[in-house]
Amino acid sequence: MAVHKSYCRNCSASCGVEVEVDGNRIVAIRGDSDHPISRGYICNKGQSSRELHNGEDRLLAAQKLQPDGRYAPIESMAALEEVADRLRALIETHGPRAVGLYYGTGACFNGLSYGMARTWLSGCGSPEHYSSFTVDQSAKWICLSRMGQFATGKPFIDDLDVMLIAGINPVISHLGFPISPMPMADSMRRIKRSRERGAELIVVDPRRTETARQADLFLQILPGEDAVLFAAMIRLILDRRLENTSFCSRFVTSIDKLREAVDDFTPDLAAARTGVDADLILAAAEMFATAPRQSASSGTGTNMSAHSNLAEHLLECLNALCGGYRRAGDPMRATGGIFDLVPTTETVIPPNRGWESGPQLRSVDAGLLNGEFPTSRLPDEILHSGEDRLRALVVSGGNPASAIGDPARTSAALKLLELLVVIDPRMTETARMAHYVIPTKLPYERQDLTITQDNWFPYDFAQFSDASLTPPAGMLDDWEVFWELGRLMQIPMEFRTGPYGVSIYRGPLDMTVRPSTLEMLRLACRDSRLGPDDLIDHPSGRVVSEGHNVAAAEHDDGHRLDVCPSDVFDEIRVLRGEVARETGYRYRLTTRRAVSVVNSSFQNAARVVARHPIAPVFMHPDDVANELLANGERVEIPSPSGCVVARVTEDAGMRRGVVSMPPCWGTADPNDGETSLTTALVSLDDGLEAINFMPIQSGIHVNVVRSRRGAAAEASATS
Ligand SMILES: Nc1nc2c(c(=O)[nH]1)N[C@H]1C(S)=C(S)[C@@H](COP(=O)(O)OP(=O)(O)OC[C@H]3O[C@@H](n4cnc5c(=O)[nH]c(N)nc54)[C@H](O)[C@@H]3O)O[C@H]1N2
Ligand SMILES: Nc1nc2c(c(=O)[nH]1)N[C@H]1C(S)=C(S)[C@@H](COP(=O)(O)OP(=O)(O)OC[C@H]3O[C@@H](n4cnc5c(=O)[nH]c(N)nc54)[C@H](O)[C@@H]3O)O[C@H]1N2
Ligand code: SF4
Ligand SMILES: [Mo]
Repeated sequence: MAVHKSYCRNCSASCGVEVEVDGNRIVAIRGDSDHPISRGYICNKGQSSRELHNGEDRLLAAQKLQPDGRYAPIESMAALEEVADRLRALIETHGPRAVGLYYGTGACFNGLSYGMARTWLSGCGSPEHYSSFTVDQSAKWICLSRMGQFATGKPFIDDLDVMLIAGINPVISHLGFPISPMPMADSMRRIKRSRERGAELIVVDPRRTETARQADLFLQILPGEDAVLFAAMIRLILDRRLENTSFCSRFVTSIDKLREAVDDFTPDLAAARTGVDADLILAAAEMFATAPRQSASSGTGTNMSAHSNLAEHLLECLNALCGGYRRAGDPMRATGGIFDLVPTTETVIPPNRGWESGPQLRSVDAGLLNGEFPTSRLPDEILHSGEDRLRALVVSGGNPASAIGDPARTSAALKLLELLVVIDPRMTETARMAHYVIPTKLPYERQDLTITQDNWFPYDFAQFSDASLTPPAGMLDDWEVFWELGRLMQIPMEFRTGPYGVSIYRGPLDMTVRPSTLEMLRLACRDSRLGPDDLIDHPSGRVVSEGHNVAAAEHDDGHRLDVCPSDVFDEIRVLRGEVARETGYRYRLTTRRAVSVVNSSFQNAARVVARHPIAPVFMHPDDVANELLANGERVEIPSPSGCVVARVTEDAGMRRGVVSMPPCWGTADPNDGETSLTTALVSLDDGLEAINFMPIQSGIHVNVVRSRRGAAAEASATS
């Protein structure tokens, strides 16, 4: 038996862990109480790594699709040679845009992989970069590209008096800083501690979530109405002159236009549309705006429902009006342990509408967002009839077959690809359509460094992890797959690395001999504050400094947060004019994260299947009774776009008329009438946002009806 310190790679919290190993098996994964951030915390989904490392649901060898439709094992390097030949041939015949990359959430926390994947794609000369983020919270990218961004970012929970959070449930999802002031690791304890010192929490969510139970004000909103709520709050704040005038006059522009745009969003109108009492809306606006230090933020709920870009923009206007950012004199807390990149001087990074110039998609007028094309358009880019269509896709750490709406169209597109390569430790729904599947080393089998998540810790912190287990023979690391593809294709490999969304140039790679992971980590951190060698003797990670304070700018550079550019003004007016239509659907289906799984990962784990043979649908007990259903009953859930099955799970925290389900659950086979995959309910044609083409993935119109199969089974049991 041996115990190794490491960190969990199942979500962005990156909690410190102790992995107890017997031979080459994991006996236990425990929270590391010496870890300065997670301090011994570990969650259910972090524990799920044990069974995966011990072989449950894991691929031990690369797979190649055979002419009879079955898969046969193949050496990873032999597979990559074949893949490289085909990619080169496709580029030669059809040009570089025939080849694309889909980068999912799974490999994000492999420190070298994300940079190496982008290095490979740009070596191919292709801009065809897709990722899960454009079907996640890309409203945040749209917001900062239209409004601009306050450079120092949002404060951490410990430095705030009032936090407003909408459509996010950090206690379960661990989504948090710096997207929101919420702590990622050990959220519940930290939220409680903040409340004990007097901080107040406003939660906007259709469900009384685990986080909402800690709220001082809970606004149980109808899904898809966040934009209306924030418009009304803005109107109240401006009417009562509660904005932070010194912040506004120095850093904000277009306030008069914003005032005009939201003018008729009265509390009564907002109450009627959002389902939240007018008094509560007023109380929330007052609590937020009158606090000495406040900040508002959102998660997937707000970013996946109707009007997501506008909702995010108006939420951020609350911060712009009240100064909800790290301001002069405030503790900065973190600038990134390794790369030290977050600015510490007050200024505005001006709006840049990146999508208006540069390469465009073929199937629709859409440009790049932060260097990525909108993923909801990926199927149409493959199904396009043009010569220059997308013909080959490399999927790394993602499961687009389950993540993109309209599974019939998405899987038809994926199957039409001339080459689909999936890099994933598991035989995912996407892998089942692939020509090659390349499994890679699991987290506790590789050396790794907190590169991707460098600026997501609330302190300047970094951690290096050594391997605790020996990987199966021939298993490559994720970054090695892209390095080998680059070598075999003989393309230029100009190495880029850095935290998520940032690209730091490290020069051309020497492709003669593959370096070790440690050598690559050293190269990634060259000229940085910390590198692997500074961390090897700190097995629980290292906090470098907590000393920064935000500085005031020496001169005014003229940059301002634009709270009401003309397209936003128009969107607000359209929102105002919208009238509810009778749809024939009685419920709104919202999305919610499930405790023991990460999207499509770990659903097949025995302990998950034992609890949830099919996905749960959470419903208010009165709605269950009203539909003459019973807790535990199997139901069908049709939307205008498709139908899924689920098992009724009573949840008194749901709003009446709203049900919720975890995403990415079940098969992506469009002929499987038994799947729980909520993307089957998502349209890729109706209700898409402008610019990022974000589909409506939450607040979907549905009905909940007794399952015909369930009824038939019952009838035969009683006859
Ligand atoms: N209707 C609806 N649709 C949604 C959502 C929703 O709420 N509702 N949510 C959206 C969101 S937020 C997301 S993020 C996407 C999901 O987006 P994806 O990232 O495409 O899907 P995941 O299921 O998270 O797939 C992650 C994969 O990474 C693999 N993996 C884990 N670790 C590693 C590793 O170290 N290396 C490699 N190579 N692979 C690894 C896992 O086995 C898994 O197959 O779905 C989106 N789609
Ligand atoms: N346990 C677990 N953790 C995860 C994941 C997982 O699958 N399981 N996935 C990871 C990924 S990829 C992501 S992106 C993050 C997501 O992290 P979060 O954004 O925190 O996701 P959820 O926990 O689903 O919280 C979304 C909340 O939005 C609410 N909501 C839905 N529709 C609306 C709406 O229209 N308006 C408002 N105001 N609220 C709404 C839902 O009720 C829910 O409480 O979680 C990550 N962490
Ligand atoms: S919150 Fe859970 S899944 Fe995320 S890093 Fe920590 S233990 Fe892992
Ligand atoms: Mo996500």
